[in-house]
Amino acid sequence: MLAATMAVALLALLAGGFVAPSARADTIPPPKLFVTLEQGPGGTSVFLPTTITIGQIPTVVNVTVKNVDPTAGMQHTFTIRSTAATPPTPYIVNTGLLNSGEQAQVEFTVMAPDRLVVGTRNETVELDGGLIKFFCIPHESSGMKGHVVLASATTSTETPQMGVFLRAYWIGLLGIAGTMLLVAISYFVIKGSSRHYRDHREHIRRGGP
Ligand SMILES: [Cu+2]
Repeated sequence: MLAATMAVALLALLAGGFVAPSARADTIPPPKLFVTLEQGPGGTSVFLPTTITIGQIPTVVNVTVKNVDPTAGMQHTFTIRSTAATPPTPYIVNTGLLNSGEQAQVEFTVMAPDRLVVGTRNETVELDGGLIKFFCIPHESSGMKGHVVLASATTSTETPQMGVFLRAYWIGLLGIAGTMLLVAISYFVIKGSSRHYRDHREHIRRGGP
């Protein structure tokens, strides 16, 4: 009975120890990625590059957009469309119109493969081929667009670190439970094979309880 109580206490202690670090890990701020995109290089209505590759979710993405279009008066934007039911504005990310030679900076956090956080806004966004789509408002119809790509092709909306920590937690608990089960089995096997308990009369004769 004492052994069982101690085992339970030990298990509770270890479980507590496993929970605490994972709770702290959740508060680690996401990494920040700085990227620079050109608009209209060589007078063509395209982004260069056309993909923003992030290593994990969540990631804070800071984009510097430069309109390098040599065509006088050619305006471009860097825009991401919200698909929320009633968004405050249709675009959750938007530089507004940039004239040739101008640049702007926008920042957003990729929270899920289809969700961004910008300030107090947390909304689903337009996808293109399953990827977050950014585009230029005046040239969307002529195909001036690009994508935010997750380097590791994860389809789960659960954050990767969370999965790893939960798995490690359960593997740890199962390991402890397995070890204690083996100890209990060993205890009964040794007890059962002990001569003292096989021959009780001899045990009493020797003055045992
Ligand atoms: Cu454009």
